[in-house]
Amino acid sequence: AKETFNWDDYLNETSSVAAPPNCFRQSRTPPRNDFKIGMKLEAHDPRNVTSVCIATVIGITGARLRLRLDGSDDKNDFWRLVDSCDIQQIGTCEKKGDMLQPPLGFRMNASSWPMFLLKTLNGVDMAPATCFKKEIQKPLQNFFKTGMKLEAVDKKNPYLICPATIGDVKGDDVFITFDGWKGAFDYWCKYDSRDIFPIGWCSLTGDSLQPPGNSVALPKTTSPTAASQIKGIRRSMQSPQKHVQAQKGRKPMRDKCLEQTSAPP
Ligand code: MLY
Repeated sequence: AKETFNWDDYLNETSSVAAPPNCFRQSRTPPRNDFKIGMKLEAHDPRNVTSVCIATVIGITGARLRLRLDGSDDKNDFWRLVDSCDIQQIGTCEKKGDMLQPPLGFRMNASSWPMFLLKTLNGVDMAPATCFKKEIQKPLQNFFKTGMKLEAVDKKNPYLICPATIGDVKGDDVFITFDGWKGAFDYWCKYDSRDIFPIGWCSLTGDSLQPPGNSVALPKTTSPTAASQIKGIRRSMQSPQKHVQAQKGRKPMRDKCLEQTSAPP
């Protein structure tokens, strides 16, 4: 099966190990995604985390939701797991005695916010309590080790989840490096980040795991023999070119996200 990425083969070929599931703040079994496109909920504004806003589910991918804040533009969509503590049922904010806020970059005049909110909430499809799953506790400490493999969200293209490697560990922080991308997309995050997953996550949620990139970042110490071995491994895997061709004539990923209305089994 050269056509699809396979973790077992890849771990063998790269003689590497997977980060064990207990490293992650993720349920062993991914939570079921019961949301439907168009449902509304309360979400913390990612650009202004102290304010809680109304958001609409505009896409469903695996155990994640693509969200857009009502009154905001379409350039600031964000993705959250169904068990994220950043999202809650409509009414939660009021129950706590707080007020719903306009999103950062509210398209209208601030004075029109109360009326906008009233209209926004009138007769809408509110996501029921059962959709919101409980976020699991974070691991007691950072168990990650350099070299471990995982699946991670590409923060520059947050709809994508890709094969990655722990590049470094410092206290509670881990450096996420994307296999075959020469460092362009790498980032530091906390060990309990909700954007990193144990291998096999995507196949459980029905997300499509991206194949590793094409570029081989050769460590300085790599001998010429090792270098050609690594290149051989690359050739034996699906080449991104082929992948791009396969994607041609198909709808761009953005639309695909919008279309997918339910998580495959
Ligand atoms: N077309 C974009 C997508 C890159 C995605 C990289 N991820 C998977 C690490 C680009 O080439 O910039």
